[in-house]
Amino acid sequence: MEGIILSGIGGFYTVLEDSGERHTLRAQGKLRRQRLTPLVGDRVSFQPGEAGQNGWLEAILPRRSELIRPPVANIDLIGVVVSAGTPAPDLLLADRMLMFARKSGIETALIVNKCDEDSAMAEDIARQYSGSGARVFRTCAMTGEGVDALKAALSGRVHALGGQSGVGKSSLINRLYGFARETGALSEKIERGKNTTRHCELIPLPDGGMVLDTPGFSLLDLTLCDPFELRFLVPELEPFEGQCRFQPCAHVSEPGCAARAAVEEGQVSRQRWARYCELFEDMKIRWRDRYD
Ligand SMILES: Nc1nc2c(ncn2[C@@H]2O[C@H](COP(=O)(O)OP(=O)(O)OP(=O)(O)O)[C@@H](O)[C@H]2O)c(=O)[nH]1
Ligand SMILES: [Mg+2]
Ligand SMILES: [Zn+2]
Repeated sequence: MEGIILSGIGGFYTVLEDSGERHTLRAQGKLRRQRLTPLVGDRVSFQPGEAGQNGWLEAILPRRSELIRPPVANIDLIGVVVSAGTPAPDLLLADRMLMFARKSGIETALIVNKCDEDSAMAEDIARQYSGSGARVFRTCAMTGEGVDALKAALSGRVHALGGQSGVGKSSLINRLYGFARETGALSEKIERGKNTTRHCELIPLPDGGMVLDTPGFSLLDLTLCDPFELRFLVPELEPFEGQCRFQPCAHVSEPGCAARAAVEEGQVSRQRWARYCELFEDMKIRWRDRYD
């Protein structure tokens, strides 16, 4: 039998069979010996259990995509949520997540939530990301504003919402799908220093898609790579490939750089470019020290 892993807690996996039935499974020793860790989102083949016993997960089918944090497979689309208010948007984190998703072959959307708090800020963020390759949505999970357009874009897809704790991921999911997921007041989060949502869980939707509720993935970090590869993860920089005086050009501080000229002329968002430079410099150091 085949199905998809919805959640995995303490070595027990909940698998949704194609017929709609749910099964509780453990991973066969064979998988553990091969060091194959089943992930939420994996399509698996399994032997169902009998009479209230757990069944056995036998094989993991090939993955379309794979993330380490959050640990999840086969996501089609990641919505990076930022807030136009509190918590103050961490756009460096948002950019890192967008790059990470792009590198993993996952489509992206940027969701500017809490538009009710500061609409000028929401507009500014939307403008910064207009060339980023991520579709931009402006929402308010409180009133439902902008949520229909987002819902249409997510329909039928396996998707996840990521972003800092407190930006309103669970609130958005509740608003999008009429769920009652636990949300938390910001002051409480700061006091507890904890995320309200603690496990990754894939939730099947009536339209055939699935949504992943995750603890805020603020830990998500770009995996180590040659800093010169980062420019390929920033769509705004693509038109300038091969157009600069030096080859390859990282589009950071090289003389005769066509991308920087475009920034000066206002064709490319200066903030997006500046954050790219920051991530480039970070990666340069990590790359240089990679054998330490
Ligand atoms: N003003 C305003 N508040 C919102 C909006 N969306 C969510 N909130 C509030 O923001 C707080 C945090 O919302 P959550 O949905 O728990 O945030 P989260 O991103 O799921 O947080 P974690 O689970 O900790 O990662 C709650 O008090 C929500 O009521 C919005 O659009 N506008
Ligand atoms: Mg949450
Ligand atoms: Zn350049």
